[in-house]
Amino acid sequence: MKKVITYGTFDLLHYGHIRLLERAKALGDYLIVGVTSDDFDRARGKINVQQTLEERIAAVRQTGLVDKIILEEYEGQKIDDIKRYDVDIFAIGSDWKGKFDYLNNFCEVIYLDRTEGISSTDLRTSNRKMTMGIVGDLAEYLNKFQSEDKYVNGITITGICTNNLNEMNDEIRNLAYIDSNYDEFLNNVDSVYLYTGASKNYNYIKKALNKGKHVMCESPICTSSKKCLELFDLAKEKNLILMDAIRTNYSMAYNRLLLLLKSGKIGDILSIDVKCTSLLGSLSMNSLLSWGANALLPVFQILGTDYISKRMIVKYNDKKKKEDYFTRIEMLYKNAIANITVSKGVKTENDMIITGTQGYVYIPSPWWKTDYFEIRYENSQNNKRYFYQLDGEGIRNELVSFAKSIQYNKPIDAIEKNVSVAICQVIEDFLADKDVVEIN
Ligand code: C2G
Repeated sequence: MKKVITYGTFDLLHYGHIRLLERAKALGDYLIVGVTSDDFDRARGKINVQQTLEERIAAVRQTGLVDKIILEEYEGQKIDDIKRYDVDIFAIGSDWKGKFDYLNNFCEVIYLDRTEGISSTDLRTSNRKMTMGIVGDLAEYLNKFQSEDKYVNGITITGICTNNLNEMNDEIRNLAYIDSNYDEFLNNVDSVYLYTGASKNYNYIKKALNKGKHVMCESPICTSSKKCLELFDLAKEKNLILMDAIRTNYSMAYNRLLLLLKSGKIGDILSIDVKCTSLLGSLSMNSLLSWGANALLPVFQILGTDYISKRMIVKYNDKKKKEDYFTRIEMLYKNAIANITVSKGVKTENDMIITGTQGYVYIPSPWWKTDYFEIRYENSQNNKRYFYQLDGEGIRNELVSFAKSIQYNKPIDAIEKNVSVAICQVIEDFLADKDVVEIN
């Protein structure tokens, strides 16, 4: 009996896939198909896959062409599979031509012509075709953001609204819509990404929502919890997505860490120590406004938003303007405490430590864009290191989450509304001098 093996994601199974399977099957008597696991796909940069593994497997099975389905979970697995199942032929589409020649050492390798004119990418893109405008003046940030849309099916960045076009990169200057008039600009896009600053966001968001545009906004959404809720209500009323953009939330390592903590890996959590500091001379010394949302995110997501009290110890650069150059927030919960350090005037180790009754998590600096963390125990032999892929600092994952949320008309993998509101509340208190202790 001649055994044939092939592999694929088979997202939104289409005619091209079926033709591939038919021809692979015809090469022998028994067809094995390796369907990629979600993690394996993410690790190889396929972040847009729309269907679950179960759905993809079911679709492959329903073709009636396959004798055995296996999971593809790791790099190099093909060699193991070929040996394990005594495979005679490895078949794959011609888009992979040359890439799997090394398997000739184990079986025959056949590249089958790829079917032209159809792909999962096209199907995903047409399901959620949408334009996005980016808004803000900070070139350093928007330049990074602008090129990430090419990794995301369905969203195309088509314009920019800025007063600072000179400092933007060439790609941005070539966009279709360039306008410093926000109202005009909004007429040309379906959604916006705002980097407009906590004190201005509210007006920008409100205008966009009132014009029927989806909004992704760099955190904090605004400087008042009441206004933040009002914006979420407006979005709901208009059937639009409003999403807080803190890219850490969309990184794989951070996401898996939250799940491990919830499953009790370090027992009960007693404290979180988190630091976000940077010495960026060119920007004003608004430490809490710049870093607060990022540093508060894990605290609110892990310990919840119902803290009993807090104390903000602040060293100001300019008190009248509320420019802090160092702020530490001590947050008291019923069963835990959190220590949050943010600064644009001092530099320290930007790590995060989460302390539990059975062990602790250590996330090295800069923790907010890490691709690995460690869980450490009393007996160091039990320590475990976790590694995950982080591409594009999480921006592309953030965009995928935005696109999916719009497509399904509900938040998908997004930051929880109560967390966004709680972040705004801390900023509001800081600006109102509430719970603030000043040091000189
Ligand atoms: N395919 C095709 N014609 C298309 C689209 C896809 O012949 N229009 C083939 C691909 O060449 C591949 C199979 O269908 O052989 C599955 O395609 P994908 O789901 O895109 O999976 P892919 O990323 O190619 O996975 O490690 C290798 C991977 O497992 C292959």
